[in-house]
Amino acid sequence: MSKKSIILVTGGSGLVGRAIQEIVLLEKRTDETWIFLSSKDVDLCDYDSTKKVFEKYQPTHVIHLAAMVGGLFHNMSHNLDFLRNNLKINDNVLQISFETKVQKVVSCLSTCIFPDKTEYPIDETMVHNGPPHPSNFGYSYAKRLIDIQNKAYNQQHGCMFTSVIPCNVFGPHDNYNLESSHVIPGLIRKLHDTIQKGGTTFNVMGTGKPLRQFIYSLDLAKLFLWVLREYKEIEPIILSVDEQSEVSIKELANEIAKAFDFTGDIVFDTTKADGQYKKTASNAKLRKYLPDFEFTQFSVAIKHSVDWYRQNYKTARN
Ligand code: NAP
Ligand code: GFB
Repeated sequence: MSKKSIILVTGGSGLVGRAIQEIVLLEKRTDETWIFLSSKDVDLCDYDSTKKVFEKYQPTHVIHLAAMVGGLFHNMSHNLDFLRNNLKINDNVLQISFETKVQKVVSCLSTCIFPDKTEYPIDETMVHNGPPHPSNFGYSYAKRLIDIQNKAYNQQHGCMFTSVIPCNVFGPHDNYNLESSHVIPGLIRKLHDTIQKGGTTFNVMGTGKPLRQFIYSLDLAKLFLWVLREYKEIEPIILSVDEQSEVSIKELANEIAKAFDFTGDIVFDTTKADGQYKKTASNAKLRKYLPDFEFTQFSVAIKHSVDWYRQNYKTARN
């Protein structure tokens, strides 16, 4: 990166954005100025106000995290909103990055956008090989288009626009709203509320059978900084824990109960959807670049996340 970089982070107030803030603070690099945006600073669905923000900060680099993001149930009930909002946000950020000569943009896809019918493990070459799972087709197509847009800007204008593909992310500063949250913040919030009310039953939705890879947000943040500074490909790169680290929702629920020292009953409501059974991703490409990267142990990361919520639930995004 050039001598003095100005890095603009869209979605800077969210789960991943706050983790990047924490890592950047720890690093204290003098050659980089960081700006973290939230929707209070600008509605990225709006071209004109987005252009004004870019003209104000004149970023040399952009980490593009901002998106309408949600768990399985929120996606199932709002596919059109996920599609339209994310298409608008992504088109504005990429077009305005091009217009204002941003040197590099790193955007965010997700392992849940891969084809529903596929071989495993999935890898970066398989993004467009078939329709996504029906539960989140809106979000998935909007995200897949980022990869297409990156290639078009690079082919026509030589732009260094690339993307990363994280698996499911969790950690402090997550979204704990029960309508829209992902499974880990949803279960942390629910068990916390149950314990506060003196309850002895921990209700988990679905069968508990689906499998997921979960990456701790602070680990993802470190990988994001490496991609920003060192990764030179336009092709996306999966940022996921190893395949062997995949856990079932049932194992996850047990881990969360353990972190709360909860010894009551864990009950599975099988009337609720399971969503994708699995989306096992290969991190072989990442491992080729960073063979020694160490992920935080899952039980330790879950404990940190639970403890953070217990200390901050009054001000957390509920
Ligand atoms: P998050 O916690 O929901 O944060 C979303 C961020 O986007 C917030 O800062 C939010 O601002 C901002 N935002 C949303 N709509 C906006 C708009 N119209 N204008 C301006 N800002 C807007 O999401 P996250 O979990 O950090 O996700 C970050 C990125 O990682 C997303 O691109 C997501 O698709 C991707 N990802 C997430 C996961 C996961 O499991 N969480 C997995 C794979 C990929 P406010 O705070 O003001 O609302
Ligand atoms: O994180 P999650 O909502 O989304 O996980 P996905 C859903 C799985 O957790 C399903 C079970 O098997 C649910 O039955 N589950 C159990 C719960 N209890 C709960 C709960 O209280 N809340 C939630 N949300 N789930 C998403 C995609 O898929 O992955 C998004 O839909 C996004 O687009 C995200 O990309 C990363 O992992 O199934």
